[in-house]
Amino acid sequence: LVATTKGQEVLEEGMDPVQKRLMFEDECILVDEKDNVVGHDSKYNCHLMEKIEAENLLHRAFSVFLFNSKNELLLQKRSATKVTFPLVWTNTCCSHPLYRESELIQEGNLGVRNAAQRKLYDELGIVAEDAPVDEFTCLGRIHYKAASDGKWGEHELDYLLFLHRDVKVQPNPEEVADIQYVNREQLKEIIRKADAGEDGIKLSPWFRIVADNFLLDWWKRVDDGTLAEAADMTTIH
Ligand code: DMA
Ligand code: MN
Repeated sequence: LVATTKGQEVLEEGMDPVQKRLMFEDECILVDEKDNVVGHDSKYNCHLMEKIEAENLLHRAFSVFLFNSKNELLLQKRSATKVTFPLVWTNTCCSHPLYRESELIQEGNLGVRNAAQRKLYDELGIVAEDAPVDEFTCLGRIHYKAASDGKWGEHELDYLLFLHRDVKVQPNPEEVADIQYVNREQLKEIIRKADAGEDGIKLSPWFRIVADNFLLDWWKRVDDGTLAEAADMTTIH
């Protein structure tokens, strides 16, 4: 126990200063299992597994899947400095709508779309003109819990947003270690390697949930232009 406590202190002291600042500046939206807003808490508290378990903390999040005009999906590898899930490959951009007026707007999920626009710029340098809020398709919501390293983890109500557009990308190294556009075959190969533990490739748990359950059907709809018909914002998976 003593060793663990000490280890945690070391981990916290060693936290990247930019990520540490966001841990206390970002105020996440707390929701119940039906996605009703019930309060707010720091990003730090919302990602402490002990707090999540003790207080049943669940927060709102979003995951953006960006496809270019060749219908390839943009993946990002999270930077080594991320507190949760460093160096894992995941969908284009993930974060949290914050407890502020513009990101709490429920109508048409505008709050979440505003947050997505903000973070596409912060993480990938994609300017707002390249990510207009009314061009995101909100496809659905998933509720999941996943442990990361040490004391950190996720417990989220995650909105899945698709954007189909060619954009200029300029990754922020504080957030992103690498990016790549993939077609379905290339993604299949990445998933195979992650499963086999080859080339040190790891995938985020939330991306894996989407890849295993929804992505292929929705990707087909990106191809044939029927994406909007797949949207289901009543179910929480
Ligand atoms: C949180 O992503 C959201 C999901 C869906 C895991 P994140 O850890 O990348 O958040 P942030 O970019 O705000 O650190
Ligand atoms: Mn989170």
